[in-house]
Amino acid sequence: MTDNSAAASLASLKQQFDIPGKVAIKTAKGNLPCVHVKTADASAAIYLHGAHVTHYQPVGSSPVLFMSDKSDFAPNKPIRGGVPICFPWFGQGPDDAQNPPHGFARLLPWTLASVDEQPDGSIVVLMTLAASDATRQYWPHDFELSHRVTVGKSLTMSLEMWNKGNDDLAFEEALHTYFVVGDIRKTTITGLEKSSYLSKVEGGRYNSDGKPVTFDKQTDRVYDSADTTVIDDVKLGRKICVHKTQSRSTVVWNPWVEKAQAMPDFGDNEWPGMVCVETANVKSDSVHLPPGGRHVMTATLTAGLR
Ligand code: TA6
Repeated sequence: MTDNSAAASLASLKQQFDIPGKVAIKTAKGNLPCVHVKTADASAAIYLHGAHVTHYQPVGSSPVLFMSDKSDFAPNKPIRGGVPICFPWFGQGPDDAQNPPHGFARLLPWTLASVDEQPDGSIVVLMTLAASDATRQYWPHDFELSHRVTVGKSLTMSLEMWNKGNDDLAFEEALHTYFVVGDIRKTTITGLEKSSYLSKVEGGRYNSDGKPVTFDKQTDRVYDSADTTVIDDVKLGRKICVHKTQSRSTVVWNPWVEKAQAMPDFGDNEWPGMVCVETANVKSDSVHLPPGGRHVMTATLTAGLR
């Protein structure tokens, strides 16, 4: 896209969707268009690249979402932090042979469909991704994704998948949320005590020990859980509740030392300050949709004092 067409495109987006004092669309990092939201209750930033929420901060709280200082911001590259959308597969898919990792949805520009202010003052940003030549090169199916982000006292994300083709579709999905924590070594996660999990680090399936999740090494687990989880951050004196609907997998990840050093878009010393708690449907929890079928998965993040 030339500079002129980019400027015209931005001017058109601003004319259609800006709400003075509350919503402003600007070119941000990597000259990518970004929806900046500011309400009486919270602020947020949402890139149209991957429909990617990179910032959410309730008034009176510190930022909830972690962003790596080394993240890329470029077409066809994932943003490291915030809430990447993994679709139509997670990792390299159930057969471990799919590329790009975590699918294509986070790599492509989404369409800004609407921006609305609700009676409670929250702002709802709706973005869509329809099947195209860009998606069919990876996945030969007709679909439409929509991502509805509600910015208020909580952050609610609603990922809807519509099977627009004539065949049954199976897909994986994840809202791969990166949270800020004061120190992962002093952070626990409750709500997964009753769930078994697959560990990518140790390999194999394990039962939870009935205690909150704690962290003392690289942790990369897919829990069979539809339950609400709570991130208990002792150092920041904060608890973050992750409530979800129509999600049967919860992924918990911290890269720890070696994996952090191996990621070029992640700082070597950033691992203590983050944890991923991901709202997902992956592996045996993949979603199956008949022609015309729809599926909506939601995650609601609420930060509060311990
Ligand atoms: O969600 C955990 C995970 O699957 C890890 O295995 C790690 O690969 C992480 O996602 C990040 O993946 P990415 O492709 O964004 O580097």
